[in-house]
Amino acid sequence: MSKAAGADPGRPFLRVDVLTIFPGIFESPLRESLLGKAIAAGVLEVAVHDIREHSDDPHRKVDDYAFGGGPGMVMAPGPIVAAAEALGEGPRRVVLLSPAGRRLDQPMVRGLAVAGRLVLICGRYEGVDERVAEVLGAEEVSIGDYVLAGGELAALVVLEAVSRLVPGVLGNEASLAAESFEGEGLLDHPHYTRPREFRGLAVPDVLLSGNHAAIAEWRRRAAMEKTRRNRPDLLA
Ligand code: 6GU
Repeated sequence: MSKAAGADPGRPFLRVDVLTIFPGIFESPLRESLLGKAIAAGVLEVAVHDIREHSDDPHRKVDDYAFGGGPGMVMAPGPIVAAAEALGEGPRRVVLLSPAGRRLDQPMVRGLAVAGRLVLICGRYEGVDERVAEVLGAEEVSIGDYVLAGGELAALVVLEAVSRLVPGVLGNEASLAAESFEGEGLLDHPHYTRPREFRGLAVPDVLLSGNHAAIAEWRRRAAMEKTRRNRPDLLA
């Protein structure tokens, strides 16, 4: 399949708008490596917007005390919704990064990768006013069962996971099918490169045998063993 199959000529496959109060966090991740290359190649477009620019407070305040009391501040709905509405109309999926969201997995990543347009909203403080998700039709997404100080690093995780699936980003589409969480739902098998012996540890002989059936069988068993050890829940 051609890299540009199905695309509007001159349009990126995926456009992502990020809403954050820390736009600087995104600078180097969007310049380097896979994301940097995809953006340079024009298959991915990312715009980072500062939520504070949509605060009507003279001190650009975006948070306030929680109704009902309790520790910590809550991000107010006004500036976030204004920032989202400033992006204009049109079909898109809106994702609110939050530890209280649905946990990200590879099927969810695959769905987001074909959305065409994404808006990623980064929460901070103790939370985001619940009405933001309702007004914007946002899906709450968490990247795992631990707590980060804010949604910025989580948004970068979503962005990188999704971008790798955008046609033309990875370069080697075959490597997608073989890895963890794709195909059979096992973890990826172990990998080796030169030297053949390192610190007294030899590369398994079968990988040097040239016997492709035997190599495939070894990799399947090794993937199974690694999955049993590290992620028994995937086999259950
Ligand atoms: Cl999306 N945000 C925060 N603050 N913590 C998290 C998370 C998101 N996902 C896992 N932990």
